[in-house]
Amino acid sequence: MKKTILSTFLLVLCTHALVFSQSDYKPAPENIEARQWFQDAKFGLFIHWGVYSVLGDGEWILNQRKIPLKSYEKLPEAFNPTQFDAAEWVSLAKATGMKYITITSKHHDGFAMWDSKVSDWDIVDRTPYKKDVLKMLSAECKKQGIKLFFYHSHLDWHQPDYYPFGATGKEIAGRKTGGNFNKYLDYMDAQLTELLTNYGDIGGIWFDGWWDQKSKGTATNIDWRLSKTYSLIHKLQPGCMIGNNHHVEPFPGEDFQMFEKDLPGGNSAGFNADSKIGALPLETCETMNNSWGFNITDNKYKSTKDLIHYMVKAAGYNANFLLNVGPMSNGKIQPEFQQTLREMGEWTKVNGETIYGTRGVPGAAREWGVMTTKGDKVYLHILKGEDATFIIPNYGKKLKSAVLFKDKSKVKIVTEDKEMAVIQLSNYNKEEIDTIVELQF
Ligand code: FHN
Repeated sequence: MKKTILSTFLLVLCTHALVFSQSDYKPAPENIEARQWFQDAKFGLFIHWGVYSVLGDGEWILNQRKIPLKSYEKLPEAFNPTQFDAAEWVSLAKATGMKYITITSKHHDGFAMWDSKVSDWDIVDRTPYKKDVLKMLSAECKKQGIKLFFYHSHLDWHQPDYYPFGATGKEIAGRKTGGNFNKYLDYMDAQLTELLTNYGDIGGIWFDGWWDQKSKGTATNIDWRLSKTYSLIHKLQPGCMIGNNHHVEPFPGEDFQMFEKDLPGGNSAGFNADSKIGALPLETCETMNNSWGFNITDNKYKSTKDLIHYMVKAAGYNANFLLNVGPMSNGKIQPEFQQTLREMGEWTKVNGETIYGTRGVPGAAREWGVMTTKGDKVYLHILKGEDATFIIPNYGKKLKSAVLFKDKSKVKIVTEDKEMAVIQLSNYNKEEIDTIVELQF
């Protein structure tokens, strides 16, 4: 087999893989294929939407405002997203250059955004809207060739058998005590079965909330029965990728690893103290302002340039970028988000080739930017700095050519040895967002 940059890099990675405890889980061929697709896809839309959107103060409002459960149970009556248009959301994601959507099927308030038969705490039984938005979205995703993933909260502040309480939600008045945690997990598995048997092929399940019962490191106060739940999911849909936002190293049965508000290995957001980069496909998730759920007062919008840089860096660190919106309770995605996403789409339309289907070269992240690689091509993404000369690793391969990606104009190869090549960019117009140099080995 012809040794490419990528195969050399993967060899390094595989030796590392054995360290982590994935030993007895054997992903099905469909799952391996799904992982490949996932790593090629690179860019997805995260959607935090629920009855909490009515109050416009984020998805944690039940806990943050210590709203008595009885009062919170009035909220669904005010949730009537008559302007929800699944085609509009999916088209926006496509126009941005996103290949998949991950939507909250159930967040920590336990409210089901689909027509659940194991609970009436759901959008069909409790809201005047009475329609299954996940059904509408899954049909539209299928129609437009976008994969659909479900975010699903382990933590549930509403379900009476979620007992003993964990680290959060203790001051929510009216929560039942004395429940049976295994009955809660049976309920959760029953709802996951609904999600994996009524909405077509699901790309993956994005678990969150495991940390509510965390005691120390990877230990928890209760047994989350992860392997039982994971085996159930893989039995129902072998190609469904499981990820769990537990902020520790991957557990057996998981198929991808996410990093919240950080590039893999980073801990600027403080979530990843106990986390280590495993050998699974990676994903970084981030907000467009500072909120996941809709928040009327949060106008701390990240610029289009910063978000494109974040996506490119994530690709350089061999990770996907899952960018979040928190739609309003009327079903609309606010205009500020729409504009930024469309502007990102203008960039991916022109430069997507240097991101989609590539793999990162984590060790090669530099002050000025990152590298992505595909076959015998390497793309330098020069995101900042005034440097004109760049020293890049060549992994022992001869550098055949160097050009600017935008117009294929030649870039000078100054010198080269067994390990490094030096290239020089002269009187070139630095790109506002990302100056891309395409190297052919
Ligand atoms: O508590 C959640 C939060 O609401 C949001 O869903 C994020 C998304 O990554 N995860 C948790 C915080 O770590």
